[in-house]
Amino acid sequence: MRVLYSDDVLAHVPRSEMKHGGMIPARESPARAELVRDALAAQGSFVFEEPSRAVPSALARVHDSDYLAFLEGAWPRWEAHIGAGNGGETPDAFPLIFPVRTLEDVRPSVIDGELSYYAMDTGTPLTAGAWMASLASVTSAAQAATCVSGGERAAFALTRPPGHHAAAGKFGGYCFLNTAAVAGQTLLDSGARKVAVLDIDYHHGNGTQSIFYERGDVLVVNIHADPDYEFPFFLGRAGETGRGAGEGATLNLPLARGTDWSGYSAALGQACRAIAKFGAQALVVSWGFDTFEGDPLSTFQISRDDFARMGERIAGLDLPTVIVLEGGYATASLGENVLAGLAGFAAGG
Ligand code: OKP
Ligand code: ZN
Repeated sequence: MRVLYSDDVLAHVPRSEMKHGGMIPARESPARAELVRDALAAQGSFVFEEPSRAVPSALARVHDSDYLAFLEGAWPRWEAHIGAGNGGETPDAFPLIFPVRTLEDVRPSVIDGELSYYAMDTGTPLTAGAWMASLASVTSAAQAATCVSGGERAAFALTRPPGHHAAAGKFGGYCFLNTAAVAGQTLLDSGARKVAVLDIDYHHGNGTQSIFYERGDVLVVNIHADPDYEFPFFLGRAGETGRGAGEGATLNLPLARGTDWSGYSAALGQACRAIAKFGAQALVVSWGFDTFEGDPLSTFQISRDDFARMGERIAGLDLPTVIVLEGGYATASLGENVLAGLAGFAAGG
């Protein structure tokens, strides 16, 4: 299997994130990508390819132009705003206020205001390398899609930060650019009439869902921790089924706390049946490994062997498949978990 990977994904180095009112080391770290890269490279059956630096054309079809311009220029503006007198080190950028429903929907032009306009949460540090790493990730995702459109059975985009929480014009949940959506749009632009996205990260992929919510050419299926108890809280319920031309092209399968393979496997079966029925020509898998029993963010009880079973089941759909890496924060186990999942897929056909 081909692996699209660039060292540019290591450029995003968030320092810390908030937990219970204090700061802890950021969980979404460059080490995640390095460990996955090293585990796959040691195995020998993966063909690494560095994506070209050309910005994928699908990016502007997935994200708003004002949002892309903001993200590209945010760091230098933040640095200038913080200015000298901070001991040389510019701290990561965070929003100050959210434009909630009691406020006006205006777009400020100062950096603090814009961070607040475009952020979804306080958990996503914007760093000096956030744009570079995110751009490398969507480029890898698009190029994985191009490989698959060109006839390869599957390709893996080794991306970080993750992408599935990023909406057309919002960042959050560690995500800035939506890698799965860019992969899906690239598949459509390369000739697929219909594409399915299967999101198996522990968290609901609110960004991917919202990007395709009114479209009938992309089925978005999510298996995730119920937003009644888990982030992102405000999207991912079973009653959300799409709108307009997209009615019926969104499927949410929220699961209870502590779900193990028996519960997960039933949901995966339902997801696969929906995907088969939809009649897509290609599949994008948003694969988060934070469903793992040892993951610090998860309540699910999914084992390494279960990841192999998941891969096998997904391969059974027999669709050209782009796999993009989403979450997974049990750093010491992440490389081996990804390897197990991809090996399971390869064994499944
Ligand atoms: C990103 B992905 C913990 C806050 C949790 C949101 C989780 C983002 C997960 N301090 N923040 O879906 O793996
Ligand atoms: Zn997640």
